[in-house]
Amino acid sequence: MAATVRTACPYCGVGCGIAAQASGRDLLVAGDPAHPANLGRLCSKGSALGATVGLEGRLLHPMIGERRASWTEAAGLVARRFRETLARHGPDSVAFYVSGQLLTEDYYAANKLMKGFIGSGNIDTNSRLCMASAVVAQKLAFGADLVPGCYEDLELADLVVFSGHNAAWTHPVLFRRMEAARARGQRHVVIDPRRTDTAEGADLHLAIAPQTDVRLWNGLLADLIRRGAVDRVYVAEHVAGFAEVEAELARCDQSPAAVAADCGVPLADLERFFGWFARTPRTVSLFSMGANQSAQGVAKGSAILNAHLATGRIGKPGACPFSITGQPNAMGGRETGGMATTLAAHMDFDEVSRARVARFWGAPRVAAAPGLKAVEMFEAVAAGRIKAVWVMATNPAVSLPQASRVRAALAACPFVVVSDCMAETDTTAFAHVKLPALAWGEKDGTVTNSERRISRQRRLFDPPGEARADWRIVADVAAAMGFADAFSWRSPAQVFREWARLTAYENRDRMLDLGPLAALTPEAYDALEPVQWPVTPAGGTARLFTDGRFQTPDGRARMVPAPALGPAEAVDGAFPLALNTGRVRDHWHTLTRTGLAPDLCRHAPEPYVEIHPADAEPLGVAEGALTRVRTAHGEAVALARLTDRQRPGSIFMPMHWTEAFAPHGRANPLVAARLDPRSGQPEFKHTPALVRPYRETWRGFFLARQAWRSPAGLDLVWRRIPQGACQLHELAGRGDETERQRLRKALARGAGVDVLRFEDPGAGGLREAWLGADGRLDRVLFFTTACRLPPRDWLAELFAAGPLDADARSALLIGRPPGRPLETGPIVCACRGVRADRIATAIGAGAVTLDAVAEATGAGAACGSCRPEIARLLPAKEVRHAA
Ligand SMILES: Nc1nc2c(c(=O)[nH]1)N[C@H]1C(S)=C(S)[C@@H](COP(=O)(O)OP(=O)(O)OC[C@H]3O[C@@H](n4cnc5c(=O)[nH]c(N)nc54)[C@H](O)[C@@H]3O)O[C@H]1N2
Ligand SMILES: Nc1nc2c(c(=O)[nH]1)N[C@H]1C(S)=C(S)[C@@H](COP(=O)(O)OP(=O)(O)OC[C@H]3O[C@@H](n4cnc5c(=O)[nH]c(N)nc54)[C@H](O)[C@@H]3O)O[C@H]1N2
Ligand code: SF4
Ligand SMILES: [Mo]
Repeated sequence: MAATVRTACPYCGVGCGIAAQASGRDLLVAGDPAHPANLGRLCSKGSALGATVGLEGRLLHPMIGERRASWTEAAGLVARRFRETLARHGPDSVAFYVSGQLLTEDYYAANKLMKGFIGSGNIDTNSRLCMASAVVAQKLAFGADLVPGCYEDLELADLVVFSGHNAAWTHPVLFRRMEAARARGQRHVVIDPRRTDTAEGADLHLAIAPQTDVRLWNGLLADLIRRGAVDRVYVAEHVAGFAEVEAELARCDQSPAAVAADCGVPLADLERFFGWFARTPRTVSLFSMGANQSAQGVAKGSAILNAHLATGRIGKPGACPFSITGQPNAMGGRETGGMATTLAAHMDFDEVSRARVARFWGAPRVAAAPGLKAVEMFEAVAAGRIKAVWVMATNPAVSLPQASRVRAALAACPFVVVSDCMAETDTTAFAHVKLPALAWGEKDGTVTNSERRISRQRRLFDPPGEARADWRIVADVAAAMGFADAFSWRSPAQVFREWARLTAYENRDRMLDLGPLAALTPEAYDALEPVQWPVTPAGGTARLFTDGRFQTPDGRARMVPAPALGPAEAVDGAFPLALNTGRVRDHWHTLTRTGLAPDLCRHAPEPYVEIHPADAEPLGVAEGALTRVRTAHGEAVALARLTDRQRPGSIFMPMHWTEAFAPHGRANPLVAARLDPRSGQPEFKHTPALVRPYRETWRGFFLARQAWRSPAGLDLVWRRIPQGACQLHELAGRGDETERQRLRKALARGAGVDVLRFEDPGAGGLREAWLGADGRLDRVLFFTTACRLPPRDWLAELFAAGPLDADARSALLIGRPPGRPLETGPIVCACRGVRADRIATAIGAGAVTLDAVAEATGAGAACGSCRPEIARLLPAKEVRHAA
């Protein structure tokens, strides 16, 4: 193994430091003990990075249509089509849709090209789907998009409130840090309609009715005022708008009883929360997608910020409101200007800022006004107003709301460019030009995490094929468009220096300032240690507003009235359930990366819908059964998981599955595109829906060495689950024998010659296995209309084995593993591959604490992400899990 390289994790906004050793494409990762974000820890996703860096499925050459092209030709074509479109239809006929998974250098380059040289505001980022509401709330309150606190505050706090934040799954390493603080007496309150793993172990869970957060936080503020818990001195000196907010509160009944009733929580619980909040100066309120992804996302943010401003709990150790970022570089995008609503470096579109940025860039035509926000951007594509779009590092065909409409828009768009690392994503399917980007481990640059900390992502591998850094791809196209002089960087260090200079340029009042980094030598850039902006000659800044000064003209923060509204679209008789969507523990977004690691696919192998038994049972929806979920916009089919962790009346689906993994299990064709009018962020957490059983007439599975796609034209639900040595495809359908025969024929095409086949017409069963010339297993197909199917693990393992012996062959025909029990439980611990049944056995044998389970089975001993789940299996708690 080569030397250790210190880099940063490409997944969530915690921004963990990684110590990596690479040799060839092999990779060993460990947490970097010297990185302040994680101090050596990693979660299951970070730990499994080694399994995701292979070259399988990568886009390694520029492609024009189905044809491989040179970089000169591809960049030339992109430049020509953009120039022609601009010449004929003006600057607002083109757009870039970019991502919090770009590096800061990439973001800076893309923003400079669009807003400075193309002259349109039409560059927006997937952070619109993620952070936009928090950004607006922070701009309103603080005068700029500023995150006051730092991770240390999460340890210093005596009370942490998680508002729509499932930290145990989505920011696991931070959650570990807070669990440690909790062991020292910190209290946790979780505000989430679902009893998540974060809520499970908390001191208090407020399972509020969907979209009632504003009512709750306003009720809290009213209660603080009643109790005299407002910091009048702080407000008098540092805050404006208190009276307006107080007047707004007076417009409805703020008694705890009325608030508790509207939020659907027990009065005693609400009063407990109010009391704790009032009495705990060191309080941090984390807020994430349950707050932001709402048609009243800005109001949710404002209501949280109001409570902190009124109590002066900001800019102090262990006290702040804390909007946590999702993606590794969501923050970098907000800084550089990746959002259509800011120009660059926290400057807006006012004349002074435009002139300043134009001067700095030497730009001929700086955008005059904000551009279209993500959802509107794709509406403009659909309407034909945008005629050329370039998508970088995001998968909008999966992740935007009303995804079927997005697909139709992309299909109809005259010119679609996609820069991605992967050859075949749901979005690259619509690309006229595909540009191969360097992936994590190959690219080199900086990211900013949730606490404003800039870290280096460093290169571990040689660039594969012809892939290029995203900033360089942008610069190549810019040069081909005739802007070579302004895009002549030769290294990411050069881009970074220019970016740092811009933050300091004519900067009298902007807190976003990286000035001292503007002169970094290439060596110093390579060696850059994690540092929090604002960067001063003395170093980074952990906490903002410590002196009570904000970035507003008078230096005061603003409290902003936040009237409470209901969901954008109420449930009704036709669609009586509220569909909520979000994340699972071990998957990342659209599966292009975590879907490569079989270990990360075991915890939630296929799409599911969580539903309360009281809702499910009258509808005939049973645990583990395939279930239709329908909204006004589309339909999906997913496995039902009956659980009282779900509020009656609400259902939950993960967002992750795609055309390539589970064409019927995609959540976003169902999700409405209801937007917050101020932030443009969609209400991903609430779409009226209905469920009913799918009622398949047969089930089956298909194992093969390669991934297959569902054949067209069959009434069939298809899910692919990657295994160590093969791909498992779960199948179920409503078609008849003829349809099954058609499917069988499609799946048998080109298979090995040696066929083992057993038909059981009575049970509607078929078992068939194809062996290659070397006697090794090639494909396996099982169907049944009546019986249970055998476990798949044993068959999947046979693909890793050598030529099959007689025992294995007859076991295949009998359809059951030799001498093994018929069912194995779901994986709980992804790091150590420990299943629920083994944990149950250990508990039965006397291991009744988390540590004892860890000792007996290994589960929970590595990254710890599964500890809340193990805790649920311990005695005195009800155990409920899907098979
Ligand atoms: N494992 C994993 N981790 C990730 C990611 C991933 O894909 N996988 N993605 C990263 C990204 S980009 C992001 S943005 C973050 C997101 O991190 P989180 O925000 O923690 O994740 P979500 O699951 O989207 O939503 C959080 C919670 O909001 C709740 N919620 C729904 N409606 C409401 C409501 O009306 N009020 C309140 N208070 N809560 C509500 C949901 O039930 C859900 O539990 O995760 C990051 N980390
Ligand atoms: N229903 C529902 N939908 C949601 C959400 C939800 O909670 N519910 N959450 C929303 C949120 S918060 C987010 S952040 C989005 C995320 O949604 P997306 O951004 O669409 O999801 P990813 O899978 O992260 O897509 C990243 C793409 O970029 C590619 N890629 C990775 N690294 C690089 C790189 O360095 N360069 C280039 N050029 N390409 C790269 C990957 O292969 C992949 O195709 O989803 C949103 N959609
Ligand atoms: S918590 Fe996990 S996913 Fe997030 S940065 Fe750390 S290791 Fe990566
Ligand atoms: Mo996100």
